[in-house]
Amino acid sequence: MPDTVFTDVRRFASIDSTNRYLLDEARAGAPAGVVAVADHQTAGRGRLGRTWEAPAGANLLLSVLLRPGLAPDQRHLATSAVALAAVDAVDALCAPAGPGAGVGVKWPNDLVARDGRKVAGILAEADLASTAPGSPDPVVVGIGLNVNWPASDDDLPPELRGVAGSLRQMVGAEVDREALLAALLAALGPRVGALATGAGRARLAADLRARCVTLGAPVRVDLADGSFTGTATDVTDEGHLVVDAGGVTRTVVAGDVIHVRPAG
Ligand code: BT5
Repeated sequence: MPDTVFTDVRRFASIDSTNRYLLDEARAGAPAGVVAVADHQTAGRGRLGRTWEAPAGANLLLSVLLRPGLAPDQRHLATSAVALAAVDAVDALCAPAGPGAGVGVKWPNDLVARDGRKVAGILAEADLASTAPGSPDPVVVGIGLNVNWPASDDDLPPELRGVAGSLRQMVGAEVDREALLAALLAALGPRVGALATGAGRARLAADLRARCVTLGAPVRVDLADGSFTGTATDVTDEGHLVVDAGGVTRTVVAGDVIHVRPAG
């Protein structure tokens, strides 16, 4: 797969949701690699009906259309590929601000600052029913990355105070959104290309482990049919989280998770 396929970038001043837009485009047969970028979303969505907040013009709000041809139990790696591309972009732009400026991956779908605040959320949505015969399943992966908002906790609604953070807070200065977008699009090519081979997927999983702040931490895992606590010990090559729950090893699939929270 060529390294740079993300050149069809469609920009919106305002849209309901870039994920919704690309899912509709996928149904209409759009090819892999289309990118939708919005200055503002009126109905930005998170997982399980949750909403994504961002004022106009401050943050990165984008989705990419992939057709990765992954087996069902590997699909979470598409989310991981986009997460790692965002990590690469943040490394490239924010590293000069010092080692504290890096972000970690909180399994399954968040990027967090050193202080644990969420600086990005990722939402993968697939529409398997719409797949045309012979064409790989579309997966739309959207990311909301807090670039310049919030500037401080005062900017946040009460429920996000102490929870949400931004790159601007991490580096102590405004971050160039366009430069970050360019770095993210450049990183997406190799990261998504890696999904196509076993060796590439193993490399993605290894990079994910290296940046995953959930590993080694006590966690409480909320599933639709109950909760359990334990210590996160590994991420499998398919991107699933392995948790040692009191001597019993449980493998958690991203799609089944309502929340993974710090335990205790
Ligand atoms: C996510 O869901 O974190 C996935 C968010 C994906 C947003 C992108 S923006 C571009 C694309 N188009 C869309 O319509 N969506 C994608 P989840 O893990 O369910 O987390 C949602 C929760 O994060 C909310 O319930 C809030 O508690 C919190 N939250 C909302 N906005 C936030 C923000 N800007 N920063 C940090 N946390 C936020």
